[in-house]
Amino acid sequence: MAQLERTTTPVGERHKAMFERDGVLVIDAMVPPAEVAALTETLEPLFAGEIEAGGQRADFGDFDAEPSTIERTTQIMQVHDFVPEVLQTGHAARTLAAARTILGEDMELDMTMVMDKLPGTATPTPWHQDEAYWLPGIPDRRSFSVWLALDDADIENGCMWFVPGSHNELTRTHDWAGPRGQGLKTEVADGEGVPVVLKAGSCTIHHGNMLHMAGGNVTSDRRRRALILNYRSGEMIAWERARGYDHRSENARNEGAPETRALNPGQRR
Ligand SMILES: O=C(O)CCC(=O)C(=O)O
Repeated sequence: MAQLERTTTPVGERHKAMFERDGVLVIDAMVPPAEVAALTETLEPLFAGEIEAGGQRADFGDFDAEPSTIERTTQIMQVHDFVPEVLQTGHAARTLAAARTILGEDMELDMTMVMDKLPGTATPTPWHQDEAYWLPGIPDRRSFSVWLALDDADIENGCMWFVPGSHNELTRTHDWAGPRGQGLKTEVADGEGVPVVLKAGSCTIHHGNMLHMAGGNVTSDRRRRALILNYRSGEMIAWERARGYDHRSENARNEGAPETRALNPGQRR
């Protein structure tokens, strides 16, 4: 199976061509173990429901006709509203600097999110491009999405998969993944995607038009938690907010035809 090239910190000028070519960087040991442990401990009350996230917490994997009785893929949007400490970390500072190095000095934080796949939930995050969730017609599509593994992530517990170079392709047509779930899905042929196995503290960084998915967690005893920080230009964040789009859950509910949500369908970046 094809593999994506892997790299190490610090993120610098040498990574620009790699991000441009593949649309994704795979960075080993991005965050030191002690910082991963501290971050995970800080986030745990949120995962456990001891910190109330209201409507920003949803089961992203509730895709079947009958409502799920368990939370299959926990998704919590704009995490820093509930756990502001996530932005006071070395990781937040380093990833902002990385975004500015790779995409420009105007990069700012647009969105934070956590995803948790509990053992045995066996529910993949479908293939999609993040742009399909975002506002159509945004003038500047530069974006930088950092997916940090808080647990070791592999094929069994639901690591991420990517289609290298797909950020340069047309944005595919997406459909709702289920009757209530907030997920969108698109078609990817067998063999197009490559898995990225990560140790806790390692990360992937992908462009908004990159095709990606995550497997279901079929283990009996290993969680798969991830913290996602997304950056785009300050001007485009203001553009989104002026149109009422702030990456909160209510921006992505299963209402209306999915094509009304798709950004630039059929356009190259
Ligand atoms: O963690 C997952 O299951 C999916 C995350 C994802 O799609 C993303 O970060 O864009």
